Amino acid sequence: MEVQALQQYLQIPRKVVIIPHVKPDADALGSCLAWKIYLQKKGHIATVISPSEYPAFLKWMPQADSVLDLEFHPQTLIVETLQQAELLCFLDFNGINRMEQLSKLVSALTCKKMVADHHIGKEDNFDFEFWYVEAAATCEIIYDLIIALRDEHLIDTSIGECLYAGIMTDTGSFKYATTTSKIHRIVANLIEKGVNTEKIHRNIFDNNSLEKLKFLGYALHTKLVVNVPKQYAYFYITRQELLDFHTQVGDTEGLVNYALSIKGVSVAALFKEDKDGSIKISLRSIGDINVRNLSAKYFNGGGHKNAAGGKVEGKTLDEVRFLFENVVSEFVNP
Ligand SMILES: [Mn+2]
Repeated sequence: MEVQALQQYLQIPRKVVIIPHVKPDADALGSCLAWKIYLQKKGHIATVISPSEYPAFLKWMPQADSVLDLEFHPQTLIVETLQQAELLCFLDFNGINRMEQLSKLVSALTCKKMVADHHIGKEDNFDFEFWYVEAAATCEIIYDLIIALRDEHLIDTSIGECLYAGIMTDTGSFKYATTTSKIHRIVANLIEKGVNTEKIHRNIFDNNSLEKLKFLGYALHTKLVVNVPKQYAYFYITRQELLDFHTQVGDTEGLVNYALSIKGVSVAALFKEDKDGSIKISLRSIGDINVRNLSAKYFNGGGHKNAAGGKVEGKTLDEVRFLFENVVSEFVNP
């Protein structure tokens, strides 16, 4: 890892703003908070600004309550913090125009910029780039970065908990093919630094609201389409259903994995109507089936080979799911 330039830049105290992707997950928020805590230990002033709200099951993360969220904090405070920043760090995504409302506030800034990310298809150039598509998680990259900066001794329980959460969730609890022996070594090291893995697993996965479970039951019973001969399964969820079940941010997270867990299914999807009427798509696959390419071709999206997302405007939920039904075989049997 090439860190000299960054190391040089961080030799004097800097004002740093760290930004996760929209609707941050455990890897996005965990990498931001770990990097923030590390920079603070080095004498910098670091602030995490999120383009949107993060899910309630991440509120336990060290310093999560310090995150400025564009949906809920005064825009004047966020603009002021951004204008004072000397370094902007983009974590777990790689395109400056992918931050919804925050993109407008950031694109005019001329300060130094850094990226740390593992998603395919980097869209911008940055002064400091830590972009590794083979990494299992951005938290793995932040771990490697701190090691490369020769500061392993600064990784404490707080930083370790944030990094562990991102690695655990982005590897599907250590089951995806990205779970290398190196990942297990990193995690072993984090455990030795005091990370309580059982507590983190319970905080993230055993923290369901009754509404979320009832919604899951409804979705499994009524909103799941399965076609085993064509190897696909998907959920389709309307805005009204999300409102009727009082779902919270993050409550549909993981739903797509139930579709993928069905015997004989190799591609799974979740189609969901968003606030603005657009259709959000989550895709999962196993083996060589490339849902990143599927999403890029039909759903304006991207991501990884086996986990991708997309968004379609100007089409109905039914139009989008029927499109999926018609084109999915291109990718199942290319
Ligand atoms: Mn990630």
